[in-house]
Amino acid sequence: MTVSRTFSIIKPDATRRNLTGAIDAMLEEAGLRIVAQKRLRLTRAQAEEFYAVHKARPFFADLVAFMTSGPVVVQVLEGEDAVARNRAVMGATDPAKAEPGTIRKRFGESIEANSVHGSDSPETAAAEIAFFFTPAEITG
Ligand code: 3AN
Repeated sequence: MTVSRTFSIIKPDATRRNLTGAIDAMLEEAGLRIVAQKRLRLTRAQAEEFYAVHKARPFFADLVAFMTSGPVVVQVLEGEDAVARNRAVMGATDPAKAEPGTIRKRFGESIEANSVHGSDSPETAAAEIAFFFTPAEITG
């Protein structure tokens, strides 16, 4: 059994609709433990740095505007194969293509306002966790 960690964001479309608890419950039911969580408003600089990998994409400016449009909840999730487990419960990027029973199928509004972010590899997870949390803020 390999317990690992991943990083998650509950996005502004979801906090606006008061869905933090509903999404947390789906994460927990999927076997993930929320070992750190805080609500904050991303600055433009933070959003641009966090999504730097998408800088050249046509949707970059919109994505930054959306991610700074309201509060987000940043989280560290722990569980067996946490990255893959979280990606499975999140569902496909486009909510219209997401599997039934996933967070994005249930709550996503569009490919941009798709309710949650989740790291796509253990390496990305480590970098994204360190971007928002100090080790002392994470309690397993
Ligand atoms: P995922 O979040 O499923 O890993 P990525 O990493 O390809 O997807 O995209 C990062 C974020 O950029 C997505 N969560 C979504 O909000 C936004 N995004 C991706 N593709 C598009 C697109 N074609 N149009 C608008 N926003 C997009």
